[in-house]
Amino acid sequence: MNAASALGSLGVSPGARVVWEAVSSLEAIIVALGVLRCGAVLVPVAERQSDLERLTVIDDVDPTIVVAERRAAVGTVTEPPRELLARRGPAVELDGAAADDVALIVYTSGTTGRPKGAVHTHGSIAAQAASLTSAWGWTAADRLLIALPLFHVHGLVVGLFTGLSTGGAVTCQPVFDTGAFLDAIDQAAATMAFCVPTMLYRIDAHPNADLMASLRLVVSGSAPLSPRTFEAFERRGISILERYGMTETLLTISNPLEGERRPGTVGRALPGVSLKLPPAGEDGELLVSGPTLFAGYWRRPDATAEIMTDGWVSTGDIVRVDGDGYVIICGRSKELIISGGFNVYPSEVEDVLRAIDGVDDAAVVGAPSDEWGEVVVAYLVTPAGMDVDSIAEKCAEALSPYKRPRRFTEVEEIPRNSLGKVQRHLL
Ligand code: MCA
Ligand code: AMP
Repeated sequence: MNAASALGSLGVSPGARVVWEAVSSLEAIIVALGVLRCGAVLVPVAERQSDLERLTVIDDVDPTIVVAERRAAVGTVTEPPRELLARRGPAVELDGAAADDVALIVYTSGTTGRPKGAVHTHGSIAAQAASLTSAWGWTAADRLLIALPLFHVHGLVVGLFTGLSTGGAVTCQPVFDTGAFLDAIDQAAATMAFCVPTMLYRIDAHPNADLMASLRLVVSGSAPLSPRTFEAFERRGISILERYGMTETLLTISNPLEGERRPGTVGRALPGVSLKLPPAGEDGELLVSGPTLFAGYWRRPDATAEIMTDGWVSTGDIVRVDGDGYVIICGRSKELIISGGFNVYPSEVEDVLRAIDGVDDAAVVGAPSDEWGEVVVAYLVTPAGMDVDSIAEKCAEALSPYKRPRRFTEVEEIPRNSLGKVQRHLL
């Protein structure tokens, strides 16, 4: 029995949501593809999320079943089964699924309120596969290596789904271990690797970093790549291709495959994407439109309307364009910390901190870090004294490890403006 039929026999019908614990094992990936194949909706959650975070997703999405894996992932390297490799051709061929059918809901915390599910259709996923295979010359001969988590679109859609759609191989390592990643380049005969900047920073410091030079393409994204890391790889003969995206839009901007890859920029629009950019020499918010955009937030038309108007998504990223049309991400209008490529919304962490007994007020900010880009640090008003261990324990119960503050500082008050909004730049 194939995975789609097995899911059907468990009552999973087209449109039903399947909460899937995103594990980088062959078995888990077969289940995920089975969900898509039978017309159901894949909703990834991760073991690294807190129970509270996963329960919030389950509560919101109302699944028919939850598929979870409690044992350690088998081996360090998995490959798609032969049947998948044989399914060459565009990703759209998912046994009759219509482009508008919902395929995937990925939860994102957002700047306010409870986490929201970004809904992607078979059409938006297929459009992403089409734009990336065309822009990056990705073919069935390619063998992609990733150690990205599969509960975000970077690992799942950009890496796994697009890779399988080409008919090429995808090697998914369950955790990122720098040495094991470098070893896998040879073991898996990899031709491409997708990383977040923290991984490239660690690779650069590894004695075997030159093994990356055998790859035809090394792509960085999810957070700004420091020009210093870009240049360190250039010296090894590796020109990292930096690209830009967002859960709600998938990838929309990329440096070129042929031509100059510019450090500090994310390149130009991918095929099929339209951008609204500020006039030359000015900074302004980036708006994007195109076939890879999401269909809205799950059962949250209010939240959808806040970010999407007439087919344009307001990214909350502030950009500038250089003389040759390369886009530079120069800031964010949304309150967001990006740590190791993971998004942390300050309000979510502050809500947890303020609910702790003895914490009268709290604010979190991102402190610069060479390795992580930013790390989360907290400022607390604790008139009776700060019990760091107990506060850290409460954070651990409610928040994924990457959202937990690394440092706590006691302050007399949190600076706020006249509207009561935290003035983070003063902290
Ligand atoms: C792990 N820790 C973190 C992070 N990751 N802390 C802050 N920020 C993080 N990102 C915690 C661990 O739980 C641990 O905590 C401590 O830091 C050290 O762990 P370590 O073993 O060194 O870290 P790691 O497990 O090796 O993780 C580093 C990582 C990981 C591999 C870079 O952060 C990662 O997989 N990042 C990828 C994120 C990603 O895929 N984002 C895509 C979303 P303790 O000491 O307490 O145990 S963005 C997206 O999808 C858009 C479309 C896009 O553009 O791509
Ligand atoms: P997410 O909501 O997890 O999909 O994260 C999307 C955000 O990641 C974007 O809005 C950007 O702020 C950020 N991002 C993604 N790629 C890059 C990049 N190459 N450079 C800077 N920021 C990026």
